[in-house]
Amino acid sequence: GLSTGQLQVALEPLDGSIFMLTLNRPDARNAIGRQFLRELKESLDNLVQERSTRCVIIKSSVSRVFCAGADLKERANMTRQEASAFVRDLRGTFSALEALPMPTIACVDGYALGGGAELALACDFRVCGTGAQFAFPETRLGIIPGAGGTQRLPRVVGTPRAKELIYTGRRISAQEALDIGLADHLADSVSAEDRALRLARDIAQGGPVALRMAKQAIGLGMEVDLASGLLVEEACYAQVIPTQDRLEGLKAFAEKRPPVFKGE
Ligand code: CO8
Repeated sequence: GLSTGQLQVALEPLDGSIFMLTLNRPDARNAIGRQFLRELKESLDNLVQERSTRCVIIKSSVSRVFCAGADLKERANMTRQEASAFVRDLRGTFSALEALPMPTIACVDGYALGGGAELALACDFRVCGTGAQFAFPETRLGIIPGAGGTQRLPRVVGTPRAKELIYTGRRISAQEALDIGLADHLADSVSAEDRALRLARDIAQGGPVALRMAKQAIGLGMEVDLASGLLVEEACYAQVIPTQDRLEGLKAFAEKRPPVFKGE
C-alpha cells in the first residue's frame, strides 16, 4: 500500500459549492484500512464545517475500482478486539457520511465490494458507469456486512433482493443495479463523473439551508410513522423560514432572475 502521509482520501472544492472526495489507494484497490478510514473521517469532519457546500461527490481515481471493501490484509493481523473496534469505527464513519448535512453522490464506475458497496449505500445517490459492479461477498468470507449493509441495502432495494444479494454474495452489473434501484443513474453516453457532476449542478441550484433541511426531513421522516414524519417536516420547515435565502428566492422570482443564495 501507499506509505503513511500520502493521501488516500483527498477532499477538494470543485465548481463553486460542490466538493469532490476522491478515493486514491491504487495499490490496494481502495481497500479501507486504518489510515484510509482516518483520512475519510477527517474529510467528513471538514465537510460538516463547509456551510455553503451544496453537494458532495465521492469518486475513485483508481481505474476499474470504486472500493474493494475492508482491507483484508490489515485485518488478518488484527486481534478479535481490534477487528471489532475497526468495524465499529467503519460503521460509525459511514453513519457520519449518511448524516452529512448536504446531499451526497457516490460516483461508481468499477468494483464496489463489501464495505465499498456499503460506502456507496451511505450516500444519497449512486450514479454508475457501465463498469460498475456491486457485491456483498461477506458471507463467503464467513462474516456479514458490518457497516450498514444488512440495514441500508433492504431499505434501498427491498428485503427479498437484499437477502438474495447478501446470502449469495453474487456480483451484479451496473444495469442490474439500475434495474433494482441500487443505482439511481447509469451513464452510458457520458462518463459516470460527468453524469454525477450534472446531478450535483442540478442540486446546487437550490439554497444550501433548504437542501440540508430537505435531506434531514426525508432522512429522519422515513424512519418514523407518517404523523411523526410530518412533525419532523414542520420542524425542518421552521428552519428555512427565517433565512435570507428564502427572501432571495421570492425576490428573484418577482424579478424574473435566478436567485443568488448565500446559505444563510
Ligand atoms: N483488502 C486488501 N487488499 C486488497 C483488497 C482488500 N479488500 N482488494 C484488493 N487488494 C489488493 C490485492 O491483494 C492486490 O495486492 P498485491 O498487489 O499486493 O497482491 C492488489 O490489491 C490488486 O488486487 P488484484 O490483483 O486482485 O486486482 P484486480 O484488479 O485483479 O481485482 C478486485 C480487483 C476485484 C477488487 C479484487 O482485488 C478483489 O476481489 N478484492 C477483494 C474484494 C473483497 O472481497 N472485498 C470485501 C471485503 S469484506 C468487507 O468489506 C466487509 C466490511 C465490513 C466488515 C469489516 C471487517 C474489518
